[in-house]
Amino acid sequence: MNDLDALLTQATADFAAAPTAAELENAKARFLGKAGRVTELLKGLGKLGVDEKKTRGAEINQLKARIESALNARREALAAAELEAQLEAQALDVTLPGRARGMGGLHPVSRAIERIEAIFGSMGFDVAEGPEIETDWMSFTALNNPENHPARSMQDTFYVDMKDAEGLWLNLRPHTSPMQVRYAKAHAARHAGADPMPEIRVIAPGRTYRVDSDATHSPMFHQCEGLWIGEHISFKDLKVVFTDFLRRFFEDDGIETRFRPSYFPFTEPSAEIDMAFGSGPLKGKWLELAGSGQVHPNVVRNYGLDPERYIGFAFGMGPDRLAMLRYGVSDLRMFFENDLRFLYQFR
Ligand code: 2NL
Repeated sequence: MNDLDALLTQATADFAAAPTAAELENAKARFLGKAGRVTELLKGLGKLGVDEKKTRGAEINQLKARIESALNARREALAAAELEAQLEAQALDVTLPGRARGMGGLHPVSRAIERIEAIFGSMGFDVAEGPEIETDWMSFTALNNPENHPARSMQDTFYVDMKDAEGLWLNLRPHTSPMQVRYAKAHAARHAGADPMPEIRVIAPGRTYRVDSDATHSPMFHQCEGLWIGEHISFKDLKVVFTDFLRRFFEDDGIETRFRPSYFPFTEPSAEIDMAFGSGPLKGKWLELAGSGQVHPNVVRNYGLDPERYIGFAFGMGPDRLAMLRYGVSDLRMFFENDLRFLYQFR
């Protein structure tokens, strides 16, 4: 093997030994660079005679071309290997199952309210929603609360640092009754010329606020009130409507209801509604579920209606409590802690 063949062998071996493109360029410099072995050989031509220079020059140029082609072959091999490694690293297995998108769901209290709306809706009740910040008149006066009623106190009601048109402090509504008053007033005004006025049939679900906090009371809770006013709406209608509602809400046709005399400023007479399940773990146990009564004449007057002519019933219940019973939740506060481990059970 002559010196030129040896050099080609050496260069090819060095190129093959270079593990990266950068190291390959270093190896190239050792042979083809300014001070490289091939360049040195070319410089040496000057010392030779004309004929010898011609032959030797051609041989060196041929060597140079071979080294360059060996270099290119190695460059391509390295690039191909790099691409291969990259493809390997980013390998996409199209047969893997997809990543599921987290599935949300309605809050159990929202579900309870939706059921309430659907059931009362099927009985012809409209749904009224409205302000959570209310005037003193809407929350208390219109509902026949005496001026000094304890419900008006700072101990029971959250007040807002702002006054209404009469100079009275605004409040966070302690019940959804104000919305029923708003609805009834608007209804009475809209049908002022009608004789008789079409019946008022409405439920008012939503957030309500009271200064109260323990395992069964949250400062923010939900209420759903119902109101049915007409010329001949009686307690009998209340009992039928409410019992039917409970049986459908809990999907238990064996549910019984019981009315116990009670007192509310806005109804007279008033009654607590108790219910007992016809099946399940709570079967036969009386549970207090709602307040109700015949709307007080003063309240009917505040709707803008004649209490001598229009009469009916109202009730108030807690969707939180209904949701607890329906879904078997033992502590009301769980509804408002927003712990996903709890909420995901209702998806
Ligand atoms: C309870 C008591 C009740 C009402 C709410 C009502 C509303 C108007 C007029 C008359 Cl606009 N009454 N609502 C009546 C009786 C009871 O709720 O213990 N709720 C959980």
